[in-house]
Amino acid sequence: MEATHRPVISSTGLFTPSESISNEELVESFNKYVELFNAENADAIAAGGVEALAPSSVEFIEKASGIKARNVMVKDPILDPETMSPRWEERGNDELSILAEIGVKAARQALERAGRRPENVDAVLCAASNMQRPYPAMAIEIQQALGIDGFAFDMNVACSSATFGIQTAADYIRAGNAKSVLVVSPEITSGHLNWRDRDSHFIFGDVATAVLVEDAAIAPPDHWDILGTRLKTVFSNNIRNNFGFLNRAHPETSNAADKLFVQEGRKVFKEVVPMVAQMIVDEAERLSIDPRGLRRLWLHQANTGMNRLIAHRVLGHEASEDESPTVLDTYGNTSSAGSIIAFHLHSEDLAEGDTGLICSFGAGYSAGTVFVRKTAA
Ligand code: CO8
Repeated sequence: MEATHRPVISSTGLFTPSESISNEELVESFNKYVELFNAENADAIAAGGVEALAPSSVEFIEKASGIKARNVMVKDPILDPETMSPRWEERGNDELSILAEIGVKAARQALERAGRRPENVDAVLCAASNMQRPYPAMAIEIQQALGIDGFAFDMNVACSSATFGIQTAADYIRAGNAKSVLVVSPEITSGHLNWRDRDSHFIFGDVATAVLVEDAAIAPPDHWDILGTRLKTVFSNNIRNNFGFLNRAHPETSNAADKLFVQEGRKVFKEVVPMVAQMIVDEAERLSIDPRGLRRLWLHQANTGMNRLIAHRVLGHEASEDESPTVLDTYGNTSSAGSIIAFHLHSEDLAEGDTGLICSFGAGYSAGTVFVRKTAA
């Protein structure tokens, strides 16, 4: 039987924090911290009890990752070698929480762009790498702030949260359980990045995105048909964060470095590239789409080398910036929001009938593909 409800992407929204840290500023502050640490621990280092810290370098960061800068909610405390962490006033329970606040900003933009009023949205999914608290759900707080009548819940699939959210929203629409679903991805990654860790201090940035997934029957004429979605997970410890409420059970290690983001970057690179490239090609075949004919790839934004390899395997040639746009140079890795930022900033020039792919990959491991086709008024 032909499906009566067809999910589409009606619009997207983006909130970008106003403060940005360049690699030069980041490395200067990190290297001051290294100098201070090594001076304070000079005796222990000389005696062999403590290992001296090595400095970071702008050249390494740009060559290894392609990242040149990242936006953050607050810059000064992160760059202060004595603090090296975000800091802001704790808000009361009757104030909008900070993660919800940026999610609401991105969501409002998506609603405006679709000409959609909040009362006509049925559900909100907050799909992000980390929630500010376990409950009440961030999604319900965002729902309330927007004035949406319906239901909302949180979901976390690390860097793949947004694509998993899009498939979930699309399934609600296919099943006839909703007509309009907001997938909101507020990513304050600066809170779970270890700014004192040379291997990863340069990776992440803060941002929020929103995707409005709707039934084609109510969507604006200018939208993106969702041709197919596919999700995949394979357990791996190569990207891990052990922060959680059960850390109270072993207070002696509750502040250890593994309670922030840690990864084996090389292994991630090697294992994830072939997995994702194969998944894209298989899914294109299932949907009878020639992957070589894809007009644009909006890939997860973790590393330019990874994206170059994946795009090459999918398209069969070295992708141009037009075919596989980069946003991580100025945004850094924004976890689940990365591929959505790329789609938001680099999709308006596509013509009716053009087919593209939104694709995420990251911790879990997790990966998601959303094939879309432009429909014009
Ligand atoms: N400055 C100078 N040198 C450095 C630095 C630095 N900052 N860091 C490392 N080096 C040195 C190392 O010591 C090493 O030296 P040697 O060769 O002498 O041993 C050399 O540089 C090479 O080190 P690496 O092998 O670590 O470097 P790579 O070339 O592999 O690059 C990357 C490191 C950039 C991390 C790369 O491996 C990468 O991007 N991998 C993919 C990672 C990825 O995509 N991860 C996805 C994670 S995101 C996700 O899923 C979401 C999680 C939830 C969000 C959390 C938010 C905080």
